[in-house]
Amino acid sequence: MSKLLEQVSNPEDLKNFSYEELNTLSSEIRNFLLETISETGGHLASNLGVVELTVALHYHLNSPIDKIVWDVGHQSYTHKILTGRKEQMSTIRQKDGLSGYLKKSESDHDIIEAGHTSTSISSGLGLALARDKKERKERIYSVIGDGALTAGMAFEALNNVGHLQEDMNVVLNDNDMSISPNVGAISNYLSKVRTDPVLTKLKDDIEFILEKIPKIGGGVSKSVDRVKKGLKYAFIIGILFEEFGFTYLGPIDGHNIEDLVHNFKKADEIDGPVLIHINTTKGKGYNLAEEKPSEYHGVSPFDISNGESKSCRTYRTYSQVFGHTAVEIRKRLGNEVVGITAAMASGTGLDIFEKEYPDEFYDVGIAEQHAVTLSAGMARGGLKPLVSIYSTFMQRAFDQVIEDVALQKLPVSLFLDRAGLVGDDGETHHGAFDLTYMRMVPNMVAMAPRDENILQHMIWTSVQHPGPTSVRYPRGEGYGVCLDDDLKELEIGKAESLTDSGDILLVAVGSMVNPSLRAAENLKKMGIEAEVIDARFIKPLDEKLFKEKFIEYDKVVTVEENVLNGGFGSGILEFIEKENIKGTAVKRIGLPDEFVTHGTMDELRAMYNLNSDGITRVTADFFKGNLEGDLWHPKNA
Ligand SMILES: Cc1ncc(C[n+]2csc(CCOP(=O)(O)OP(=O)(O)O)c2C)c(N)n1
Repeated sequence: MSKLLEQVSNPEDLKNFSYEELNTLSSEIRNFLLETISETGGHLASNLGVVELTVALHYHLNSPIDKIVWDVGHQSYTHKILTGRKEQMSTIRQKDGLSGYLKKSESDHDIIEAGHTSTSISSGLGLALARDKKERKERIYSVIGDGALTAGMAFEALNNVGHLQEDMNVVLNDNDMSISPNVGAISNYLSKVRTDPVLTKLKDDIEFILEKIPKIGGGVSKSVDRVKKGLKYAFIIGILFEEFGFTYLGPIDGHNIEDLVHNFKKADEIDGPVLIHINTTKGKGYNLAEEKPSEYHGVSPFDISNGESKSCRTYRTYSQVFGHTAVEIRKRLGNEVVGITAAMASGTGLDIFEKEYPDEFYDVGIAEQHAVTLSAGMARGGLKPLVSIYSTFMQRAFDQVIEDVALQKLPVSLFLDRAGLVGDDGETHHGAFDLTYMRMVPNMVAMAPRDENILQHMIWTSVQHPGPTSVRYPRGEGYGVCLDDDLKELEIGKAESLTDSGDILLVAVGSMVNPSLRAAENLKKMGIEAEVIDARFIKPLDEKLFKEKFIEYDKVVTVEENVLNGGFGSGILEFIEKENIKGTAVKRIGLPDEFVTHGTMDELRAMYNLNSDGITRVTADFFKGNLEGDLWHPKNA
């Protein structure tokens, strides 16, 4: 570890450093981040971009009394390093190691836990109001990215802060990038402010003159303040934010610590909300990441010298299957097929579609709610929207799924990527709830493929269906199965039995079908014959097949990578109750009623019996009578 970094274990250690030393420290942190993340994987480019910002914030503020509220928290690695977690950085995103986001249990300096974007202004406002009611003296600094500023929620917060005129500061970290290049009118506006040389020169001159106007008392007098505001209006700097009721400072070089601190001091002197607009370079200091910030937003372990991934990728990912199938469908059906993403083009594989069909591709920014309602409008107008959103982020658009899509029976195809456990991103990112929230919605058809080949057929099936559909599939690599050349339309609500009849029935859904098949092989060796059914559809259920099977078997195990509450197994129990099927005991395997930590997907699946060993163990115990099931009706009732 480098010289200055060795001396820092909490923010207090920065206070006596000169600006030159803070700059040297920032370079040392940058090297440390690069060395660590190239081994562990994680969010590289965003973290390299905010090193100076984080150093400046901790130098200027007195955290945790003063509150730094990070948005998402994916860019908090330098913050972790400066707040006593330097030695544990090599454990980041691993089970029992540091989280890749903020965690109150890790440090008092982690004020708010997030994971989904665009919450930091709302949280900061809440903290500011609480501070005032409790009569504490705290400075509140919310940090938000230009990508996160595309979400409606950020604007709801700006609107409310401006109205309340709370004393808080918002640092807009503008790097011109979301995960992919940022999109939309706000982004265009910011780049105009950032890059217009005339504006910037004028602004510098005005700032110079304004600096010369003497301060009256502790702050700036009201009339001087009005003149300042008037001048700024005349030159349109940050007018958008001024209209929201903020004082705008910027744009500032976000890699210049002295400038940052100077502006933080200025902001502290101004009453009411201040927006400090800073420009940073995503991936700063590592050429490959600066050139391709999207590719280096989140990385698996890589070789620093050439950026090549160290992990082997022999199989195609589910997201890639989605992207290629979307292209194929567009080829077949023409330009009525459109692809919609909420700032996740590469993550969802929709960038593959974008490359082939840019005119039919829409990245709406981090605006999941808008993405869903926009698609509803498109479907109403006769288009065929394919909307791909991670399962966890679709939670934001739940109301839109119900009101704007399902209620009107509109043929919108929703694709839930990263459904089930996602591994190292942890609590905020697991797609643990979508089977529950999709199966409760009237008119919705909900499916989950057991492998990549079935996924492509389900995508095609969803496009053929005249109403709303959702398809959920896991993060990452598939099984490497061969994809059929042609796309098949599956019969809606038809399950598939994959083995012969036996002593006990295993009904699995999506990612749990293959582990259940392997469990059946293990059980066979133990003398227990298990039949495995791939449910395929969570809704509607294959009522005919399940009725026959539940009469045939008196023990049924359901397996799903979703919370048990209201999930697939609950649907099976409800079906048994509805049909009044007697004497069938059900054991459900799935996620418990708690937020699941981070770790590898294998580790986490093992924790909840969501692998072949776990399914084998639970099924064998249940079969032998060692485990109570959810006995809907006692046998002799
Ligand atoms: C609601 C929601 N949608 C999507 C994401 C995925 N996501 C994580 S970071 C990010 C980009 C954020 O861009 P910006 O705020 O500019 O921060 P940067 O990484 O560029 O510093 C996205 C889209 C998320 N975390 N939450």
